[in-house]
Amino acid sequence: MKLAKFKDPLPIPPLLKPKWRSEGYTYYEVNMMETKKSLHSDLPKTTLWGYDGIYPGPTIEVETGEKVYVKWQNKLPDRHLFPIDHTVHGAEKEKPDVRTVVHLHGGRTEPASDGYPDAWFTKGFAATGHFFQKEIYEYGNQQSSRALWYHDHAIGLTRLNIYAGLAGFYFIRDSHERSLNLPNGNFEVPLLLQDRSFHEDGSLSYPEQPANNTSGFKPSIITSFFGDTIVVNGKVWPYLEVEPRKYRFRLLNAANARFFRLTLDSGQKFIQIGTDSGFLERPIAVKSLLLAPAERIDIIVDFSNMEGKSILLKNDAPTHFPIGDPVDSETTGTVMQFRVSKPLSSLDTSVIPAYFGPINWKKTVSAN
Ligand SMILES: [Cu+2]
Repeated sequence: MKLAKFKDPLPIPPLLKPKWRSEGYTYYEVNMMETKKSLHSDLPKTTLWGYDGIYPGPTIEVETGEKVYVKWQNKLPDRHLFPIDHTVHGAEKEKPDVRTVVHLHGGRTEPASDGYPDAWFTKGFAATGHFFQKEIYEYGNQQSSRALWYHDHAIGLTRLNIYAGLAGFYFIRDSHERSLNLPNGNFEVPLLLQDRSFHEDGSLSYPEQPANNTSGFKPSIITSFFGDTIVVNGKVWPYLEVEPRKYRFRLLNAANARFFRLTLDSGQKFIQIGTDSGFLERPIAVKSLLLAPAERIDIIVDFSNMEGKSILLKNDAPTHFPIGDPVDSETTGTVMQFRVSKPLSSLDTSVIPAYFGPINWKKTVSAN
């Protein structure tokens, strides 16, 4: 089905509020719940799974060195949103259909809190995988400022659980980042990029294989899933109204298999300032950005002197990457639109630093 582009404004996921915060630690509880949300104003509401019942999940912001505890709780229904393929390793028939476990991607995390695929749990921790870890995870956040993300990781189901909506941003902050005077507040915008396909009734479509004659299974496994619609922060082809000033965008590719190779149709360059592992040594101006699934990228786009213009964020990464079908510029070739339609609310005093400091590989080695 074809949906109109740039009908809905880009939503910004809210910040997750802690249950307690003290000098020594911060404690959060997050409930995974089923929810219904409009992903496009012409589409009936979509049933989704979300951390704290929202999609994408709330953004978690922590400070370098802050001790953070999170109790991730499964409060999902007993039935999965998508067909389960019981022939997939880890998703055998005797296992519960709705299993979850949370992995903080890019975090340097102690093993017992790392969200191993076999450490899954069900509603109320009634059933757990043989490698069950802890009910409350601990994150030491011994990393410099950077974008991580959290997502489901259950064995045999990760692709389905993330597709259902279980993903969110996790930002580590530090004093070095604050000293740089980068665009911040309303001028720092997270962009969580995904692809989805929809049925007419608004429900998410995930391909099934034809039923196997002998087993009767309808396996949901496909080598790679590609949706025909681009969704950013949980809205289909949204637009963002911006001021004529510099913005910092924190990009995450949270698609199952799609690569994004991004350009701006204004011909402008992105100023890349960071990667999965935090800041680069120096900023670099690039025409296009390649983002593989799970990758993050930190950029600045300067909309100064662009008053009144509309700028498209385009994607030209073939499906599959790198040797696959070209994207359709009317659908998967378009990500979102920036409208430089807001008046300047204050002087833009933010800067693009010439130098961010040396990269200490020992200190910033990043995990998956
Ligand atoms: Cu991951």
